[in-house]
Amino acid sequence: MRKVITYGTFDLLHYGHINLLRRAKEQGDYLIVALSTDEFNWDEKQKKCYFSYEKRKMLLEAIRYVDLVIPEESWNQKMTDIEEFKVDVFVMGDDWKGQFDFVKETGADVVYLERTPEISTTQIKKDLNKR
Ligand code: C2G
Repeated sequence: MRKVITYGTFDLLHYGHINLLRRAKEQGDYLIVALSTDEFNWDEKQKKCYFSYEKRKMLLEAIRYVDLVIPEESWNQKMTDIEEFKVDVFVMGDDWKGQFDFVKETGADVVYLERTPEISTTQIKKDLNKR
């Protein structure tokens, strides 16, 4: 079984996220999503999520491409996650291109997938504020 992992906040789930998850799953046959906790988002990304971790987790678990959701609590857990879950492919959107190449040291492939243009959680919030 070829296992894939990807990381993110996935707040206000939208079609850009789904495009990423679908293509991530295409890289193997089992997809793990490491979902940023509320604390990690606030402390490390200065992101205040609209949906709590539990609600974002429930939404992700309802997606056909997603096989397992685990918490992302630190920037430094990627290497241990890959070892622990015996991951073969690490996937991120290409806004992160080059940022996680060190993960190759685990022997996992590193794949950056093109972001879906025009859509982002930030854009959704901005557009809604204009109404
Ligand atoms: N994404 C995408 N297209 C968009 C928006 C997002 O492909 N229009 C991808 C991002 O590139 C990322 C994933 O969807 O791979 C999740 O995006 P975010 O929730 O914004 O995640 P981010 O804040 O980038 O967190 O340790 C890594 C971080 O947790 C990544």
